[in-house]
Amino acid sequence: MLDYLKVSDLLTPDERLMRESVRSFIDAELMPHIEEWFDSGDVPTRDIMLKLGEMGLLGPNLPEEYGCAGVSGTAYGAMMYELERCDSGLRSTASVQGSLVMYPIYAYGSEEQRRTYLPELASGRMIGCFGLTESDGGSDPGAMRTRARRDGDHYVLNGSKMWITNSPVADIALVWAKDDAGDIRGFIVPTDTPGFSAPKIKRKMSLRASVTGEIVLEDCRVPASSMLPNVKGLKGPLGCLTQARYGIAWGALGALEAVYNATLTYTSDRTTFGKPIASRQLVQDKLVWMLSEHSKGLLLAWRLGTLKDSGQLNYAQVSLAKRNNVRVALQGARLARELHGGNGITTEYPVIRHMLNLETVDTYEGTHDIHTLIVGRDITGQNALG
Ligand code: TGC
Ligand code: FAD
Repeated sequence: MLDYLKVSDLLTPDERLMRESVRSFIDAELMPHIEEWFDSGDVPTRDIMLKLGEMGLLGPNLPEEYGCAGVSGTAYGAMMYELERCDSGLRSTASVQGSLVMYPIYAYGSEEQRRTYLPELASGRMIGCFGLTESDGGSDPGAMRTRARRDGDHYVLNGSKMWITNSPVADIALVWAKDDAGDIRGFIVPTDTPGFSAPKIKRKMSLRASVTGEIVLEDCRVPASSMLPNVKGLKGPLGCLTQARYGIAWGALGALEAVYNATLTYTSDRTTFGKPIASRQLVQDKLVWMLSEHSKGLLLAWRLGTLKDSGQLNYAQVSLAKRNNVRVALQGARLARELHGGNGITTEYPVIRHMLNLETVDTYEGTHDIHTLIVGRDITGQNALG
């Protein structure tokens, strides 16, 4: 594992063990197939979910009484790191299920909702998706148009969601909609409900090992009991995003490790003008930049983990880390692509796959600039967002 500053020594023995077993599982079960899945854009999500469930990678930091692994926030972060070392699309699949579907059911759901859904989702037998973004501008989710009209003991949902990870293959969708009072509420919607459809988004050049779709709701009628009772307002979905962004702050560094390792090997083997290109100062400068940003990012992620585990973490700190770690991973992947020369544009090598994936990671879960403005607002008290 790439760990120049021995950050692993800061993990507990249990956290290290979990990380190592996840790493071995990923190398054996997922790594051998990832290029084929990315190239074809055809990924067996259901099989992968069952494997992730078996390894305890779905909602791992939620309590054991709901079928989850009950690990620390730091261990959860390290698991996301290992998944994204393979591919951001696989980490996305786990993030959405754990942080965006299971977390809100755990944090905002009724006890009955928790007992009905969490064990199924933790095992991977059930797949969930999270519908917040709409086509008019995902950065401003408070402006959503999707509506939930109360009709007796039901709600009738109308509207549409865009860019929803796993919606075409999901069994349930966690849909955020405004009720008659204009308050944002969360609804658990089985995807076989009449009026629900989820067309797949095609021609993606990024995150190809992850299915993305729309959600279309046309008079989609759900029982009132499918609403999450314990949260109202934008802080509901934003609270879930904080969990997922935390995992991404770790995960992006896994992708950076993958492109760094590939580049170290490639530049050591590649000879021009009679010497390996790794012997050139310009090449070493780029390798050292990647290593240096990886090392700083890992310390940042670890500190985020300790703040999370001691209950002190706030969402602006998570924004700072997501913004930083994803952007350095993306820049590192671009350098890695450059150092692979022409070979860097084919998926024979992992660098362009990670680079293309990280373009999405830099955009979703809040764009780089939106996170700048969240941190800017936190430190100045001035809102430059709207
Ligand atoms: P604002 O006034 O800032 O906030 C409204 C209420 O929410 C609270 N809050 C948060 N709570 C928890 N976590 C956060 N990150 C929070 N951010 C804000 C806030 O305290 C307030 O609470 P209260 O009690 O006062 O009501 O609302 P705003 O409309 O000004 O929001 C602006 C902004 C930029 C913060 C927000 O809208 C934003 O983060 N935009 C980016 C949207 C985004 O990230 N979408 C992601 C969609 S899901 C996705 O991409 C999944 S990808 C798949 C994968 O993860 O792998
Ligand atoms: P916009 O909000 O239109 O932003 C466009 C540009 O304008 C960006 O550069 C942005 O930084 C900038 N901008 C916007 N507002 C401001 C401002 N106030 N000041 C300065 N600059 C601004 N969403 C879900 O709900 N669930 C999912 O599962 C999910 N999965 C996704 C999977 C993929 C592959 C992708 C690509 C996206 C996914 N998303 C999901 C949506 C994602 O969260 C949004 O794409 C993201 O929040 C940005 O929204 P947008 O694409 O509409 O861009």
